[in-house]
Amino acid sequence: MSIVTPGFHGRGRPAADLPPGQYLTEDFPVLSAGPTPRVPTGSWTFTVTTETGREYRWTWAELLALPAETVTVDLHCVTKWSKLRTTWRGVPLDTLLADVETAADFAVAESYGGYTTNLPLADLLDGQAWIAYSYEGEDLTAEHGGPARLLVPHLYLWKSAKWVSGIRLSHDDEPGFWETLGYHEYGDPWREQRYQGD
Ligand SMILES: Nc1nc2c(c(=O)[nH]1)N[C@H]1C(S)=C(S)[C@@H](COP(=O)(O)O)O[C@H]1N2
Ligand SMILES: [Mo]
Repeated sequence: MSIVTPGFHGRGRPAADLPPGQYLTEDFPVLSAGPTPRVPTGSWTFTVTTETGREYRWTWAELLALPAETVTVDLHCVTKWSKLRTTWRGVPLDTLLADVETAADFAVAESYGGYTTNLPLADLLDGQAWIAYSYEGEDLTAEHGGPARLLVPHLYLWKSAKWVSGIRLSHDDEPGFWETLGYHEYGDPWREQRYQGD
């Protein structure tokens, strides 16, 4: 706890809570590069594919049967809005990847609809990432990525693939949808890694 009164910003939030160049928003913008896929939970699956081609797959019922966590995290979009203290429920990637045999260093998250985004495998582990299916106590809406999305809040929000269908593991870092279009391969908001070369 700080005894120093921080500088205040906007509606009374300490500016220190926000990464450089971000502003606070109270609503929850929808940012989708294409149409919203409607994926029935009855046919939904989540597949981890390793660098050797081995597949590990969960149905919706199997996902829901795994131990879940409720987390409250801040979201930072590269278009400069940040939303603080959002609450999600989902299964940590640590659980899904626990028995996966891999020597890969990188992951590509893949979505129903074709969206992809890359990140180091290490950033999906150690309590940093979830397959989230509930937002603020309600089922995750399709607009925000339901039935389930990847949630990796320590990176810019484009890394949090909506309508996630799986994670592909590989030895090489392969750029995803926005990364191919010039966005940063890692995307740390606190280092303002918006574009390639930042
Ligand atoms: N499948 C998919 N996931 C996606 C996107 C997308 O277009 N398709 N957009 C990304 C971007 S740029 C952002 S900022 C967030 C937006 O999430 P929201 O619409 O829930 O705010 O989703 C990310 N995940
Ligand atoms: Mo974004």
